Parts: sequence; structure tokens; C-alpha cells
Amino acid sequence: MAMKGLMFIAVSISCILCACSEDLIADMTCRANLENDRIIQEWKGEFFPNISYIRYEGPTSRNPLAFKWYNAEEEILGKKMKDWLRFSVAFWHTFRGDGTDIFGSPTKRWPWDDGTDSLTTAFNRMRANFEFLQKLGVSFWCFHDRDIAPEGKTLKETNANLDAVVALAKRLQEGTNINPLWGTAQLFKHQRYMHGAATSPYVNIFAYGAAQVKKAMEVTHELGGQNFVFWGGREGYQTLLNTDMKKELENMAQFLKLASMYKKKLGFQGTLLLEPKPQEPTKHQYDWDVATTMGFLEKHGLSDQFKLNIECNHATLAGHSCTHELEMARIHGMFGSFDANTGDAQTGWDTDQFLVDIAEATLIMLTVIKNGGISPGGFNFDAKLRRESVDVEDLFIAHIAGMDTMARGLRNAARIVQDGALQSLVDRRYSSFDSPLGKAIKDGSIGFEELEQAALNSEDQVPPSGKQELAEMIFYSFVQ
Ligand code: XUL
Ligand code: CO
Repeated sequence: MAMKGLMFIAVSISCILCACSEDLIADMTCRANLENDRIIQEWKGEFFPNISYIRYEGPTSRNPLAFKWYNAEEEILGKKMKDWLRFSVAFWHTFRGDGTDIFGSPTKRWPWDDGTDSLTTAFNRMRANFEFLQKLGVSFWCFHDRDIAPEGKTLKETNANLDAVVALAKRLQEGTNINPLWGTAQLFKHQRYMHGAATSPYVNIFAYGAAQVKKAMEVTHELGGQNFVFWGGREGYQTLLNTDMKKELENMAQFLKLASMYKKKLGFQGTLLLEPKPQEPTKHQYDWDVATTMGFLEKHGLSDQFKLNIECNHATLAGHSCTHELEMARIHGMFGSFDANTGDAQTGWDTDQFLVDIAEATLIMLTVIKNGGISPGGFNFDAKLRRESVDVEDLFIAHIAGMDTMARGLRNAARIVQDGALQSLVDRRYSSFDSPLGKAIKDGSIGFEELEQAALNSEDQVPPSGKQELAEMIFYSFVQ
């Protein structure tokens, strides 16, 4: 009897806290309603009371909770560091990551997370997000629809949950300079997407995915998001024996066409971005790498409607260096945004680590400088703490280290550009194309017959040294 009474009180309290109707308490998913408004207004607490605003203290500082290289307002090559770098925090890793791996249960229990999928917890995660962004001095965040709000029993209920959390995010954004760098629809976690979304053999799943993207784009727009990302979560295959690859690729193209049409209808000005990745979770992801994805867009007449969001760890999985992917996109005018992370040299899967390699950061920033920056894209930390890192301050330390690494890369790359020696080495290698013969090749005024004549008239030449070691010596002399 006493037990029953206690349970009744517990349920009543959670009803008040969670503002859920009782039937929904059971699965800890709450509907959006007016009560949410009251809960949103009332919160006055802090989740990181022992951490204050992170400041720039310069390279001699030993304070783990200070920037040593990232000085937001400092100008590098005529642009503020914060405008070159446009850092963004990935909501899913930072506020949903609990250390779970395929061998083990969660290792982290954050103060904003009670481990349930209730709306109350979703509100708390969002509040933690804004406190974190403000203390870190970062103006952007990225999210999947399902990271920020719980899935309901129906799509209608799920959308209402999303609306409730977005209303809170909008309120928390007011009076700040914070916006989403991008939003995206999570089309890979739920069982319904096990065969893919746009490439699912089942038309009702294609429709559900479209509805989800429509809504995710709407809320991204409402929050002033600057881009919208499509990472092809399960758009790929496990075996061709049960797969109609032609049909799947055509469906994927159609899905993207419809998304682009809806973007215009909605009046969303942000850039649509595809994020290449070669495998994981499927054996073969259709957006394998930058070149494959650009070819796909070109074939389907979508090149002018999409750009690319390039992730370093995905480049590694595709057997490329990160700069290969960035340069491939840059020279084709397709470099849209960057998922700043890295893999592990000895590990063949997507470890999503914070990038702390200064030489790598310098190479990345060389491309970014050549691109004139990547706005309205930015540097999204698609990176997570290791399973063993369980202190709240580790979240700050990881981001500070990631931001300082990119800032060092920017400083180094700027000095390489200003010095000019590396560029002259490259220019010298191709200088023969400035000759009349080279110019005639470029403008298309000669063919194979004229080239044969030129070869017959000139002596067989041994080309000069490629000077790779010299190039490396010059590059590394700037890496500090
Ligand atoms: C997965 C990945 C995603 C995308 C967004 O490897 O990178 O987090 O960035 O869906
Ligand atoms: Co990513």
C-alpha cells in the first residue's frame, strides 16, 4: 500500500516535471504542450558552474581551460580568426555521447542527462548546449533532428516534440550571436531505415524520409541555420545480389531534387551539403568520396544546388588524405563546410577523434585560405571524447585543443602563403605551360598533329627534379 502511494507521488511529480500525460510517461516520451512553456521559463541553473568563460592567454599559458593559439578577434590575412574558423559544436557527440561502444554500456553520466528520452531531458541538453557554446565562445552548433528531441509514437507526435525543443532553442538563441551551422535529418538510427531512406526498396520509407527532411529543414530555417547537411547514413548496400543499384541511385537523385525544390519553396537560403563517406554503416556507401559525389551530382544536374561537407576521418576511410578531399572540392568550387576530426593511423573505422595534428591542420588551412574561407560553412567538431574521458571539463579541454590546433594551422598556413616559397616551387614546375606551345594547348588552338610536329622538332628532354624533399623542408619549417 505504502509502496503504491510512493509510486503515485513519483508519477505525479514526474508528470509535473516532464509535463507529460500519464500514458506517455510509460515510455518517457512527452508531447509538446503549453506546460512546456512554463518549464522552459523556469530554469535558472548552470550545468558547468565550475567553468567560466574560456579566454585567450597566449602560447605560454599552462592553463588547460584557456586558448593558447585561438584569439577570436585577432586578424590573420585581413580576416578575424573567428571568421576564418567559424567553429561549431556537434550536439550529438557533446550532449548525447555517453561513451557507449559495441562492447560496453555508458561510461558517462552528464549532469544534464538522466539517461531517459523524455522531453525534460531534451530541454536540459539544449540548455547545456547553450551554456557550453557561450562559455567556449563558439557561435555555431550542428544537430540531427533526433538528437535534440525524442521520437514519439507517431510522426505527428515526433514533430510536436521537435517543435517544443526548437522553441526552447530559439528562446536561448535570442540576444546571442548563436545559430546552427547546419541541421540534418537522422535517417539511419531507427529500424525503419535499415535498408536506407532515399535508397530503401520500400516506397513508404522513401516518403517517411522525405517527411523527416522537410521538417528538419523547416526547423533549421526557423533557427537561422546556415546550411543543411545530407550524410547518406544507410544510402548504400551490403551485397549487390539483392540490390538494384541503378534504381537506388536514381531514387537518391530524385530525393535530393525534391529536397532542393522544397528548400526554394521554404525560402531557406542556406547551402545544401552532401557529406561523403565510403563505408560504415553499409559496406558500400554511394557518396564514397568527393570525386564520386561530385560525379553523381553532375550526372543528375544537381551540381549547382549542392556543395560538400568534408570530414577528415571519412577521407582517411576512403584511402585519401584529408587535404586531397578538400583540394578536390575546392578546385571544383564545391568546398562547402568541414567536419573537423581525425581517425587513428592504426584503426580502420570512424573513430571521430578531435584533430590535434598541427601539420595536418596547416595543410587543411592552406586549402581554406586558397578558398578565401568557407563561409557560410564552418568547422564543425564532429568528434567525441574517448570512452575513458568522463569529466565534464574533458568536453571543454577537447574543444579547446581542437580549436587551438586549427588556429595554429591557420597561423602557419598564413605564413606559408605570405612567404611564397612553396607556391614559387609549384609555379616553377608548371612554367613550361606559359610558353606559346603551352598556351596553344590550353586555348585548344592545336591538335595532335601540331603536337607531333613540336615533339619531332625538339630534342628529347629529361625533366628536372620534382623537389619533393625541398617542398617538405619548406612546409615543415613553418609548422609550429
Ligand atoms: C557520420 C557523420 C555524421 C554526419 C551527420 O560518420 O559524420 O555525424 O556528420 O549526419
Ligand atoms: Co560528419
